[in-house]
Amino acid sequence: MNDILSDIDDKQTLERLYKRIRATKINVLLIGGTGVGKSSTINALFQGKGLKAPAKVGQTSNPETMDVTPYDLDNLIVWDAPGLGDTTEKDQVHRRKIVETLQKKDPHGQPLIDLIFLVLDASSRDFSSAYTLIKEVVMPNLHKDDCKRLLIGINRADMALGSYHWNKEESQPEPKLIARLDEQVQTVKSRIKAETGLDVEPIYYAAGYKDEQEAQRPYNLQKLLSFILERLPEKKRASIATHINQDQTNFQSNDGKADYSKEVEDSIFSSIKSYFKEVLSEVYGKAKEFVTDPEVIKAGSEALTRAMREVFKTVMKKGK
Ligand SMILES: Nc1nc2c(ncn2[C@@H]2O[C@H](COP(=O)(O)OP(=O)(O)OP(=O)(O)O)[C@@H](O)[C@H]2O)c(=O)[nH]1
Ligand SMILES: [Mg+2]
Repeated sequence: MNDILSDIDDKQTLERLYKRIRATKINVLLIGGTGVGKSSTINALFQGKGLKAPAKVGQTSNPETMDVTPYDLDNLIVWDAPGLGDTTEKDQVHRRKIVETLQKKDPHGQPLIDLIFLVLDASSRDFSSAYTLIKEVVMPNLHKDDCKRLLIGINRADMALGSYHWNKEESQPEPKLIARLDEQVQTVKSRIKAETGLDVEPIYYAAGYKDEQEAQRPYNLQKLLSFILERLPEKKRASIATHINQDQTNFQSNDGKADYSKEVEDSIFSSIKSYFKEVLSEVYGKAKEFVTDPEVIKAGSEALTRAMREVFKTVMKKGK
């Protein structure tokens, strides 16, 4: 018995676990107007190993995303919807394509899309097309208890006051800009509540940009990551961890209202725990019932903690 329990970090058990984490698929649907920064957001947050689609989300040979294109970053699949708001006819086609994607089912008959990420542009004066999109396209295809699957991000936080009151060096908004952004969050929240009855918690952030002349580091990206994880089923969080962008500078500047990197780590750790539970109950399920010796139990739980830390380290470093 002692052998069985102290063998928790046995190679085979760990292999089984990694395999399971890698096999878990996450599907994210990105929606929002043209040029709000949908592709930039995903590229700032994630990086893919073994990309099967164009190198980066949104960088197709045609600069405008015309279809709901799945970008397969191994087990994270980002469905990049075309930006709405060009012409009415085009919008009708786009809406239909978004509905089709929302209605897709996974092999277990569950909705394929785990997270619907609506991106808004903080420099925009009017979000009414986004409210319509939620009301007419998203809501009718969402179960009542599924509203957690909708995340609303207000991007380009640096531009909400036309680039004023933004500290470029620190990549931080100054008080006047914070006030404006907080006000936007409240407006979006109450409009959505009024129009759809949904309680949402919008988040403002900046995906940042880089071109030949200039670069702007992202803002609130770690917070955004913690919001995303919170909205994913527990089992799926460990899988997303293997795709987190390794460029740490992307995650450094946040609003400081919470320790978001700890939130992210805790969330991933608890996800790994649930994989362990599953694998161990399969491997040792029967044997465990006979364990009563406190020494053996202690040895087992220490081995388990060690193994979980090992998996955590590996997962955070881009998987195995
Ligand atoms: N100032 C600023 N610009 C940004 C930010 N995020 C993205 N951008 C810029 O906004 C422009 C549009 O970004 P994309 O990521 O291509 O937007 P999109 O929503 O994918 O666009 P479509 O796919 O064409 O609908 C690019 O020039 C980005 O560099 C940001 O946080 N701040
Ligand atoms: Mg795009």
